[in-house]
Amino acid sequence: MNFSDTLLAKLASACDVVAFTGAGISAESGVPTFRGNDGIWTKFKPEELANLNAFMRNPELVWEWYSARKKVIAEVQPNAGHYALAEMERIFSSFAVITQNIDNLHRRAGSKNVFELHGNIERNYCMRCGRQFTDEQVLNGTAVPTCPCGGVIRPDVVWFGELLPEDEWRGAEKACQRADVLLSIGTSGVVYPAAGLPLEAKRSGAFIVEINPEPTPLTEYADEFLQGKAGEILPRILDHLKTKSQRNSHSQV
Ligand code: BV8
Ligand code: ZN
Repeated sequence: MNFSDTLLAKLASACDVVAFTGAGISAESGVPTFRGNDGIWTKFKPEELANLNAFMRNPELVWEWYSARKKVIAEVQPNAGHYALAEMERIFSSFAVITQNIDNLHRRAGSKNVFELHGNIERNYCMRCGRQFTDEQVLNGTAVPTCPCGGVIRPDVVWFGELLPEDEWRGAEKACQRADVLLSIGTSGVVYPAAGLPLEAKRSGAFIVEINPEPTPLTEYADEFLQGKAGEILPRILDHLKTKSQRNSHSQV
């Protein structure tokens, strides 16, 4: 795949870059997406599982679903797409990953500046006192783990109808308002308010690049649509950036 001169020029001159990611960037690590044909929502309905009423009605079922997902995520590794973004953080003067994913793969790949909009499946907390619990403490065979205070423990993820964590959301919005380039990677762009961020960046003047094997509702607003897999395209973009920075350092001597 060749990249347009416009894209390469935008990346060459960019100071602030944002990578906005969804489940698609983890697909090549073996984490199932939500809305693909093998997606999670084909087997379960989100309203039945990823929401507070479902949890209050049937905490055993929701915990069964999350412990199964925790096990899958504990066994997978970050892929070339995650690692490429982690390296880009060292190339641009300001680089932020804003992820809808709860799988912690960006941090495990080495990204430091990460905004987790929908929480993190490796964390759990008590709904009564807020005390945090690790997976080792909760995955101990009990169907619904409880806190010494008597409260019920839940995964630290954002369910439908729940507000996003304030600091993560505010930091993500600020990064999008400052961005020169926003890469929207592996997201179907249907879950709000997260899905509104690329347009917010565009309104503030960012050059929008979408990386996805399929078009999405964002595609018509993207300045560049790179059709393909994140694990293949992101390392190619990184190669261009590295050759450019080597050329710059040669020309400075
Ligand atoms: C809120 C965490 C407000 C839990 C998740 C009607 C209109 C607008 C909004 C709403 C509405 N009705 C309800 C709402 C609000 C709702 C919403 O947006 N619903 C949608 C479905 C219509 N949003 C909310 O409820 C949010 N909260 O709005 O609160 C509020 C206001 C006042 C008072 C109280 C509340 C909370 C939303 C968070 C929900 N939590 N997950 C868990 O994971 O268990 S959502 C879930 O979807 C995940 O977080 C996921 O990240 C997110 C988005 O999905 P994607 O990441 O995009 O994944 P998807 O499978 O869809 O797409 C994958 C893409 O990858 C595809 O395009 C595919 O082509 C591509 N791909 C595949 N392979 C590759 C690839 N790309 C690159 N490379 C590859 N190899
Ligand atoms: Zn408690």
